[in-house]
Amino acid sequence: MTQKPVMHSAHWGAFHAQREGEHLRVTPFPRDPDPSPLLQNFRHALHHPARVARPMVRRGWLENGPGPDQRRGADEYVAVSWEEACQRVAQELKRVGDAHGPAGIFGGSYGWSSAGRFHHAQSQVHRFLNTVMGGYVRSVNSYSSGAASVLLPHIVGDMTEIARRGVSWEEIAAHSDIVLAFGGLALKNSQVASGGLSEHTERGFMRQAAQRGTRFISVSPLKSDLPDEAQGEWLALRPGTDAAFMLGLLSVLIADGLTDEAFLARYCVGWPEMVAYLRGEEDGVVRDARWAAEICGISSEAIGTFARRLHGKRVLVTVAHALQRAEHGEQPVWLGLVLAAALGQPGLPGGGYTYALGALGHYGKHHNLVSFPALPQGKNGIDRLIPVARIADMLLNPGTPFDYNGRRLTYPHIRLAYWAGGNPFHHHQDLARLRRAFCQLDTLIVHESAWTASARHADIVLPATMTLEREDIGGAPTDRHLVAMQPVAAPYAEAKDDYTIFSELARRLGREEAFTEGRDARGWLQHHYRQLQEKLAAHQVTIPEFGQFWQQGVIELPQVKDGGRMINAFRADPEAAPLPTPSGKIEIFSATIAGFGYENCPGHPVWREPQQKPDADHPLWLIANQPATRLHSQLDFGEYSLSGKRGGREVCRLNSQDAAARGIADGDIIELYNDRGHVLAAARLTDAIMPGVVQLPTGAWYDPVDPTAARPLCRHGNPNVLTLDIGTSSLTQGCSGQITVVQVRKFAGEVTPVQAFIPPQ
Ligand code: PGD
Repeated sequence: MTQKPVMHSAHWGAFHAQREGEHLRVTPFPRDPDPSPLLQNFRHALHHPARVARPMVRRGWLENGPGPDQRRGADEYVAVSWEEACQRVAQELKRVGDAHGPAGIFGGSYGWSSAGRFHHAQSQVHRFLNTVMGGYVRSVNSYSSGAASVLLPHIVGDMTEIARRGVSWEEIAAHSDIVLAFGGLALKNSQVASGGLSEHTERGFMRQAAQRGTRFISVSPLKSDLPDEAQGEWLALRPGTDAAFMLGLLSVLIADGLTDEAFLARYCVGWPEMVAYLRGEEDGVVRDARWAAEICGISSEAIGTFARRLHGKRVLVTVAHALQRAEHGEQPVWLGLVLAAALGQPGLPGGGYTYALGALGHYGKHHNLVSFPALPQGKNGIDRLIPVARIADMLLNPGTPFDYNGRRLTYPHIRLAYWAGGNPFHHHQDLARLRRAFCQLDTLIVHESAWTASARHADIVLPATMTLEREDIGGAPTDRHLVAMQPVAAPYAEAKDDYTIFSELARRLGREEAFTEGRDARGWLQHHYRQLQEKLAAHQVTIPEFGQFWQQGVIELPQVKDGGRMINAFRADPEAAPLPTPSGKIEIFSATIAGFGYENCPGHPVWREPQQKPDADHPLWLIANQPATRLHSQLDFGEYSLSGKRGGREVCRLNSQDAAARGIADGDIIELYNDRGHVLAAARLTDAIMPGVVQLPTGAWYDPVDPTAARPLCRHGNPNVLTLDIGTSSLTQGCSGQITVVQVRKFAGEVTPVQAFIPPQ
């Protein structure tokens, strides 16, 4: 049966969806100039066998009750009624709450879930735990930018200013001579923005800028990090060595007298300390181009030529999220700013420093005049937190102290973790260790629409609706379209939306009114829309009534052109418009950070040897970057995601020389391995990746042959089996999953089919 098309939205674009029997016809929003192919992942999603159909309880938990259990991830599941599932969840929450209080519950529940702002799963969990349980242990920061989001406020300003308002694509197209992009500007990343992205404009802007004469330079081990439209240059350097390269560039600029000393003196603090470090006055190590060449694999002559090219040009420096998802990831972020300052560029149109341009569709865009209201989170009764990527450390080491941003905190003893809208077995590192960590819990509760590995490790799995099965409002602060997300289908099998589940649990725990405030989902949408109307009315802007918005499917919101950026005002008058740093200036040296006394992140940017680097046993760097065919692990079973696999397995790209040295041919099934585990993938040979580097994107659902193995073998291709679970530094404790070291060989064992999309027994 074919139905009328309805409007809907995802993190990767707005679209019309129309049922064709069990499948969907997905048509991109007509005003989107460059729609994302990720939309096609929805086509067969609604009735995919990987969907969770009924509430399920892990057999070991059902039979033995809550408690640490090594069978998590390897146990059977028993279907139960909603009545029984809710009763057991409510009872367990009450038990843990009574015995341990909110400090026994982890509700960090990291994850992107879906674009709708009301059904945003993480907000639902947080509101539920605050209003019903009195609070929870929370997580701070993100897997995307854990290092940068803590560092930037110390040295220049917060993420919103430096990433979202750093520069606009219009400005680049009009003014930039050189866009120096550390980590590139891959369109696979900017096709996504949390909350929705109705217009994909990056490709057009890059084409326009290149035609005017902007030179895009991508510094990366992968050629694919810069799209063809940019007509740019590829500078291949060893993974994780950008900081050394930037120090080399600074040394050349100083030696040749090409630094903008007037800018550095007026707008920055700490340049003398930086110069002293480069000259080796602290420790006798001179960090010049020859020193840098040894580390990053680019000749000292090439470093010299490169640095001189930057002088006298309108240069925009940007550093991708990827660079800071590594040990000492703070350093390239900081040095990118120092380089832009040394060239005297911050605050000039199309010049200076912007963090993570192109890493998300939000960046380089204009902002809506007012933002769409968020679901109120209630009050968390406790102040216990972890940096988000320290979850396994927390579960494995209760009571142990750790450092974070100048604070000495202690890991709480967590008994129950509640997760909705995220897939930790996608986003976390060292998955065998993560499994051991989850085995320490008394209870893990997960709401999921599909049998991800995270659902397969849970004690109670509650089937959640997909975004396509409920109504919501999609909108992002940088998207001028607000989308009425209309349901395309009835909920799959027994699935319910997160709000309905939490409302029922709140009722059983005697806190329904506190959680729902007497509204159903439609009531909240109307309430939030009304709040938006009021915010806009204060600016004399009128938008249609809710009913008309719902019928139209989309409305346009007013935006502000980002002319009055913080950095422009600062450049105009640094005394009148100081930066929000302790000195009011760009901090090349931060007395605050120096005061924390961290060896792995001192008071000015440095090069620190990482503990992970290639050796005889693991001679190759692995880049575990974001996938091009899906958002993270979402809809990995979708049509477009599957089209990127070979024989159902994820594709690993490696240089032809490295393949030849190992007798590997294109299409072979290869095994990547290190001390943490083994991963199978299909080999693709290419010269668009530098020798010594292999690349396997994240997001293939974890599919271990033996989930309990100390060094598991994932037959599908999830690189987080191999990545190391350490914080970037004591300052930020960010995720460092972007790179690791591995060996690769042709797989000699028995090849069994991928089973990631077959539900557990
Ligand atoms: P997703 O795959 O998006 O990954 O981590 P994140 O956990 O966000 O998981 C979202 C889950 O939510 C999906 O399983 C989906 O089915 C479910 N879901 C969607 N909508 C709903 C809903 O309404 N309700 C419920 N209950 N569930 C829903 C992403 C994280 O991974 C990020 S942001 C980054 S940047 C990291 N990047 C890297 C990296 O570069 N390298 C490595 N090695 N590892 C990384 N991990 C990080």
